[in-house]
Amino acid sequence: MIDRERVAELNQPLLADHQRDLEHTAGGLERSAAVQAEGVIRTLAAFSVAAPSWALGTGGTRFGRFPIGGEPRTTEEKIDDVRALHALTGANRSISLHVPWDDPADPEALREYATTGGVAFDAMNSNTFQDNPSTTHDGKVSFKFGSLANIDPGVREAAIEHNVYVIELGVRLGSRALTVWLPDGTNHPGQADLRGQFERVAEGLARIHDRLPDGWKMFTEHKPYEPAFYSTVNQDWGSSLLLAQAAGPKASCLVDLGHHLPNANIEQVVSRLAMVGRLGGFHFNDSKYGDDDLTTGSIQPYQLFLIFCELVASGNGRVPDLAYMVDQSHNLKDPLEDLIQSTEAILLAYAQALVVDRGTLAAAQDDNDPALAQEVLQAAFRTDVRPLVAEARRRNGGALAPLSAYRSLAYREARIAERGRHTVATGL
Ligand SMILES: [Mn+2]
Repeated sequence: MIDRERVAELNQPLLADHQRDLEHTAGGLERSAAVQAEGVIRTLAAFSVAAPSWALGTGGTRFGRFPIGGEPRTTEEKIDDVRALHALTGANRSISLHVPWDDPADPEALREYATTGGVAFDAMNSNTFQDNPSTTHDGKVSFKFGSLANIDPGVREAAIEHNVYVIELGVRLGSRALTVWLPDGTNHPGQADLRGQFERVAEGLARIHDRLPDGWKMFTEHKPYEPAFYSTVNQDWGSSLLLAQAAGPKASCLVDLGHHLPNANIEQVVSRLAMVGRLGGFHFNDSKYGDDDLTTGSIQPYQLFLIFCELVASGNGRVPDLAYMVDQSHNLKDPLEDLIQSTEAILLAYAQALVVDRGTLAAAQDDNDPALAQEVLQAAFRTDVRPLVAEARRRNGGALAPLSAYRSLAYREARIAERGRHTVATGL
């Protein structure tokens, strides 16, 4: 395992340069007198983004998958990987499980294992997009033609039962939220009644909502296509909002950055959902064409910054308390290296949003001065906030240079030796 002492040793030779860089950035911020570096660092240090259990193994496409070796074989080993990730980043304090890919025989023992390692359980994810023997009663029912939208009440019942099972498992693990990702839709025009499908899903979600314990949240996640390619029931944020409203007060909308049609203004979606109190969480990734699940911040970092600007605005100077998670497919990179880079990108965008001179921006908006508004936003975006993020990470016991630390500590090599070269993590 990666421990704090070894990380601190690796930080030692970098400290002097880090201090100089930090003073330079802090000095620049203080000259503009709008933002204090210390407050930004503290706000960043309090942020955490969950790692999904299914992204600790290599991802793939329908064309193939190329495992990296040493992939986790069990949920415990996935927790070990998140623990190593957090030791380097100081910003990944929880794991999000996906049932039945993770279906612990002894949830209390798993909770104990995670707690001992300092890892908490984020939102639970239910799976009704595959026929899993435990979910579909050994093949007696099938989700081929949908789950909650299915015309067959027996199939809808099985989908509700599975979600209730996931809630109950989550209670035993100490989770506080359920993400219902719906595969429902159609592949062919005329295949199903669009309104009837939507009404059945709304009814099913309300029934699942009724089973949520106090203090729990439920998330609806929209997506315009896949696995259904003509229509999906929860196709956009408007549908997601209608479904959350129909489900009940504990339901809100989750925004996956890859689940929008090209050129959608995602920051505006964030603003709308936050305005009506139904913004529930985020799945971070980046995309060029569709739901590419590429590394967060690798394609459209300015969009990510603008999204964080909306979050900071709705949270009055810091991001609101939502469910933040990375949801990516690591097809070529070592999954942990990709998660390190994604976590860094998320924190950089957050830091950029925190250094926006919001007073001057508001004044520019009131004066109908778009040139000054752009100047303010881009000054923040172009500020080198890397030392602020590195300092927040260092204060959380993490590495100043997490990727090179990960490589120096030879974590992957050790896992290959322990778990084997040909292990394949459960998941997609
Ligand atoms: Mn997602």
